[in-house]
Amino acid sequence: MIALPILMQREKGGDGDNAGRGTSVITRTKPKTKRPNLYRVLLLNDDYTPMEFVIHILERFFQKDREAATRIMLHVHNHGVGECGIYTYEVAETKVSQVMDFARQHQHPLQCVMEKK
Ligand code: TYC
Repeated sequence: MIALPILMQREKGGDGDNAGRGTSVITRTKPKTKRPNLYRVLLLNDDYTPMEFVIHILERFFQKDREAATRIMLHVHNHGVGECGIYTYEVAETKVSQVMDFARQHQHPLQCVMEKK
């Protein structure tokens, strides 16, 4: 682990590197490994978007194979909502935009949303 300088602190006296110059660097010794906030990306069911289109979305934007994509699509169809994947904020936001843009281009009412885990 590398000790990172976290602030410059006023200091008087001493005979070290900072002697007489009134500043010193204090360092962090604890590992600073914050976990990122994670977000679920969800697909919502509707009565009009073709099943095949939803499967294609899951393959194209969520890297699912045909079997996983079909299972998720049917889950959404039967339960109203289902999880496509879990990502950091910016990646989740990008997935939602890609799906919404693609659905709109093809004039399907498919809805995709994200929620904090
Ligand atoms: N309910 C749609 C149909 O019967 C299929 C569908 C599945 C639509 C999942 C949206 O997120 C969805 N054609």
